[in-house]
Amino acid sequence: QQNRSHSVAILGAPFSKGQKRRGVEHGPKAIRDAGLVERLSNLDYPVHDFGDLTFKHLEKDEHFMHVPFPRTVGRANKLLSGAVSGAVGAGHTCIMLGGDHSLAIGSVEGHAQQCPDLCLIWVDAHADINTPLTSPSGNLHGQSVAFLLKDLQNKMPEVPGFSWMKPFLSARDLVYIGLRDVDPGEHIILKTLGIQYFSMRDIDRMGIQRVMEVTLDHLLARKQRPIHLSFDIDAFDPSLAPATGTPVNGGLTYREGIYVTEEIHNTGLLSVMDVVEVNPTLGATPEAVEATTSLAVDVIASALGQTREGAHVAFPKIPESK
Ligand code: EXY
Ligand code: MN
Ligand code: MN
Ligand code: MN
Repeated sequence: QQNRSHSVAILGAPFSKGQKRRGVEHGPKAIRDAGLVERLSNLDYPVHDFGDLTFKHLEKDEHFMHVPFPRTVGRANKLLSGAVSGAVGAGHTCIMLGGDHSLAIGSVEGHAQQCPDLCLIWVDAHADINTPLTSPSGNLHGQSVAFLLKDLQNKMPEVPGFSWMKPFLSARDLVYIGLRDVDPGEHIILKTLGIQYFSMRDIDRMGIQRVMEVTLDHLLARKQRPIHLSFDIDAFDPSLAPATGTPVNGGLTYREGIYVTEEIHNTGLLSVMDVVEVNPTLGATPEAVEATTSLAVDVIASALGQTREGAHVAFPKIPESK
């Protein structure tokens, strides 16, 4: 199945206040510099690069509990939500380049404004489902999913900066792939809400083919609906994606990661994709940074239909020699 009628919108979100390390705001430029637009021009979509959003760091933004920059993060996500909603409403498949993973709050929220029946596939070493009360770090990039879930509404305090949104997603509309660093408070949330997740151990046990089969069946068997893919580059093994803020050993292989995006492309239902946590200031060498950014380009191209087996668009039949 294909989605060739769709054009692609690229939206840069140079934002880093969902965590405390600098540099992840340079992700969008680094991913573009790795040749994103050129690679997508090989697929047969019109590609529109909408450039970067401009975020403000609020001067007066006290901690909420131990959560830093709550108003700055809330406001950035409100802006992003409007931009994603606009792009999807205009008929584009939207690629959001982060930035840190707190941006998924606004990205998924804006997507849901246009597609209230969306489902969410979260590819990450981390579950990003802490509430401010369970979070060990306070960082909002480890809490994004908690802001989205209706099922956690009465467990979430009112965080300043987020009064513009309400949780809208059901726990059954979410699947995780790649988990290997889950906090104790997150684990009880996953178990209590019965969230479908595939840890790296599950991938070892079942294989990535079966994991994707069960994922897509879980989300789409009852009804075909738009997919939001939130792809944290730290889902990959740090040997492949070293330039990221919270690397965890034992991650996805290149082939497992690409298989995930190929299968999602093949549904024809990909509507918004986030690619987050690429931090070009954290690679030990220029080669380490280049490996990470070109991997980001590869997963985006694959999610949009680049195949490993080759496509025959340029050659409808074998050229005759005479
Ligand atoms: N679970 C840890 C926390 O909440 O602080 C680490 C979260 C890292 C989040 C990364 C980007 O996915
Ligand atoms: Mn994440
Ligand atoms: Mn992560
Ligand atoms: Mn295709």
